Amino acid sequence: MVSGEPDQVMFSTTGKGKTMRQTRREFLKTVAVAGSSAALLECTGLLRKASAEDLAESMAEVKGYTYCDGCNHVPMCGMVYFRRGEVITRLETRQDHNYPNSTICSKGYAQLQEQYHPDRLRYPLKRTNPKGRPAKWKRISWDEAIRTTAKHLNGVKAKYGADKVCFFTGDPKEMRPVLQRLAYSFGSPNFGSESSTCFRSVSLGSLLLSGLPRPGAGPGKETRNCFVWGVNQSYSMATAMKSLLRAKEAGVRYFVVDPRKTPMVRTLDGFHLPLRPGTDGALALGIMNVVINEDLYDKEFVGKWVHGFEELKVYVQEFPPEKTARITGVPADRIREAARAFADGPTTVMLSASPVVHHTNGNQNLRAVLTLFAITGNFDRPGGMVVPPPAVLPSTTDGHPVFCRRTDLLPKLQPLRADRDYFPVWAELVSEIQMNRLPEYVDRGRIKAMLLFGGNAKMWPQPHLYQKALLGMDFSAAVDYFYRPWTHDYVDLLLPAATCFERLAPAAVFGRSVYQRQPVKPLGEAREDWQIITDIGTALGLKKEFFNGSLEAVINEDLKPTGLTVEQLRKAEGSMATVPASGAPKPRKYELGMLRPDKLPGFDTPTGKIEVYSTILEKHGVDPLPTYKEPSESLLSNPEMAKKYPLVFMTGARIPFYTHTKWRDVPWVSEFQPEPVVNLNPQDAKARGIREGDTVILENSRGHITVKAHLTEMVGAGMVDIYHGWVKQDVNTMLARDFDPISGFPPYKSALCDVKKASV
Ligand SMILES: Nc1nc2c(c(=O)[nH]1)N[C@H]1C(S)=C(S)[C@@H](COP(=O)(O)OP(=O)(O)OC[C@H]3O[C@@H](n4cnc5c(=O)[nH]c(N)nc54)[C@H](O)[C@@H]3O)O[C@H]1N2
Ligand SMILES: Nc1nc2c(c(=O)[nH]1)N[C@H]1C(S)=C(S)[C@@H](COP(=O)(O)OP(=O)(O)OC[C@H]3O[C@@H](n4cnc5c(=O)[nH]c(N)nc54)[C@H](O)[C@@H]3O)O[C@H]1N2
Ligand SMILES: [Mo]
Repeated sequence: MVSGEPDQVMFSTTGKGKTMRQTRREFLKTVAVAGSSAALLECTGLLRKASAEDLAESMAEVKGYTYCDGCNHVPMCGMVYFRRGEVITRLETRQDHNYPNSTICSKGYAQLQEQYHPDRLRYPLKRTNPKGRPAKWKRISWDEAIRTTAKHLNGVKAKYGADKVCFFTGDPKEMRPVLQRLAYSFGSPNFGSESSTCFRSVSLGSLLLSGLPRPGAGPGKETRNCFVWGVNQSYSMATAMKSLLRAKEAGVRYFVVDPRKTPMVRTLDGFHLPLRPGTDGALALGIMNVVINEDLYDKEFVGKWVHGFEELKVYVQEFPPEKTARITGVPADRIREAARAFADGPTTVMLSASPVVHHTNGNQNLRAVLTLFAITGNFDRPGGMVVPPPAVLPSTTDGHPVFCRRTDLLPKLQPLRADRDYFPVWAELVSEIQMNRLPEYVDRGRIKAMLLFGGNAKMWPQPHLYQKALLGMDFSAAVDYFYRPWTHDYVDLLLPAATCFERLAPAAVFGRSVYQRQPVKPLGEAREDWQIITDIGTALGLKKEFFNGSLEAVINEDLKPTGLTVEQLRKAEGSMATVPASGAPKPRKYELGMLRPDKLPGFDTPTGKIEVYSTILEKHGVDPLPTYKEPSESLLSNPEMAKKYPLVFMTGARIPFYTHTKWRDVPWVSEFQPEPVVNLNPQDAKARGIREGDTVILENSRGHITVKAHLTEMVGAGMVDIYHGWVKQDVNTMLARDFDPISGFPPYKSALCDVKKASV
């Protein structure tokens, strides 16, 4: 299933980009390496059926279970696989998983082409030439790889201190708990991840406001209105769409806050609030202006549970609908209509994982959005933003399942954090460090060595600075499925990770149900991330923490709060077990003392209330109210620059076929969009003489790239929309390292640019 925009799919298939195609011979070679004479078969359609049947006849098909990591482990869609010997031949959706009655997406079905891709890393590699040049690799043993890594990390620890080692994961998430355990038990607080650009700013904003790390929820039984605020699940989490459509049939009204007319507007019949990127704060304040002035807020809730409402009430007067319309581009009557939804029953919000916070003003914008739902009494109200009941695995205060992270060791290590003076609000509330100033940390001697699990130097604006940072380290090792030159040309060792079909850890937990994978034998010597970390920990001398290298023992430690073990899950039907809840879910947990560690009623904030006026921000000298400032590069804040670059440069809105830098070399998905495409509103294209499929130059004050144009009404006038993660045409070379002072997030979605037809 491809949940893409139909015209985009049509365009892409006419593109002339170079796509890797695996020949039949290469494919057979891969299968042979995988250790099976038979199989491969239906999964790629690259073999003729007759030969597949001949080959497979001798081996029975066996069923097994895993969950997908095509989107780097969220949403963890359940999969049934069928294997012959150790080779997986086909996939189906697992129905008794997190999204029942759904189906895996295009990437999910293409997983086997990634799994058996001829370029998959199979052996540990050590470079034989200097870093910073195209790598020359030499195969080494695992024993040497682990010993070398441990020697260098312990060397840095002895010479400079344990905190000089940084433990990093890119978007892949499954290895985080155990890597965090390694960092803290080694003595370094400097564990960080891609969350420095992703969901963590949303959870930071929410922690500041309410002490709750995970705001928002999909519509429930009692929900009347649901705001879809800067999220496009039809592309970014297609498996969730069915339940949203069901809720629509049950009468839920959707409001879609998005600069683009996405399928969330079209399929959910959403009331569209098409704002200029980076103006969410102004829009939320404009809606609150109407809500407060028309008495649509929840007086009782505000009186009892909100700190700073009077200040807010004064401040929102600066945002009457007409003025808000001029800032945001959303017509004033739409702002009023959205506000009046709050008069009509429980309202919830599905909040962006990242676009709202991908701006220099992102965290304040986010807090303004959440404030709207707080003052209207929708926090933990049935049908509103329901706080989920305690999960099987308890959470840390910033919202991660505890697993085996050893966050108990962190308070002592806090003063050694590399980010402490750069991003003090983040450093106070978020356990992982803010990674975006890695080049500065290296320049200042705060980081000397690094382990990267699925790291990508092109994740950040000005990627060359992150490559230089890697180059400047005494030692670095990366673990990945593939050799990615733009990152791995800057590291010393490259180690092969086992995929989601080949690994056991970690268990997936949804509500009260725990799922364990049933792995097949990895390709070559690929090893699962948890095992690699366990091995490194043991070699570093942390034998007790890492159970002398026993992966199962580490997983059992992780599973402890569930009362389950690897062995029990292995024996359970479908490797799944459900842990009964101790009682029925309860609404308004703040009244019952269920949201604070001291069990007193209220919220887990310094005042015990929803802090519309944040005492933590005040302490750090930041605006305590969710005030609105223009993005630092915008049509209104840089009118001079806007004359030359009048289009808003919105990068990285998700498309169904790719995950960041992944999937470009997997034919089944890359055929949909073989080369980078900039989406333009037909009106903007016409003004520039650009037609469908033209080669165009996208430029701004920091650089330019050459891409193909696609004209679509999905994109509002005055902006461009282009996906990131292309190696050559990398939008991140055109973005600024101008970070949000609260969260440290970069402005991926509100720079300025222009587009012109390339002369041919
Ligand atoms: N311009 C722009 N830039 C952006 C964004 C944007 O919207 N616009 N979005 C930002 C966001 S929200 C995010 S999350 C980041 C993306 O974060 P990135 O870390 O850039 O994500 P990927 O490129 O998908 O993955 C990085 C690497 O992980 C490897 N990998 C995948 N799974 C595993 C695994 O299980 N184990 C190991 N060892 N390796 C694995 C992949 O092969 C890949 O090389 O990008 C950020 N950058
Ligand atoms: N297929 C696929 N799925 C993915 C990923 C992937 O790379 N590919 N990445 C995963 C990751 S790491 C993440 S973080 C999530 C992100 O997934 P989502 O949270 O859905 O984010 P996006 O798709 O980037 O953007 C959602 C919508 O926000 C709009 N938008 C852009 N700027 C603004 C703004 O300033 N304000 C508002 N209100 N809206 C804005 C865009 O037009 C877009 O339609 O997706 C995850 N799922
Ligand atoms: Mo993300």
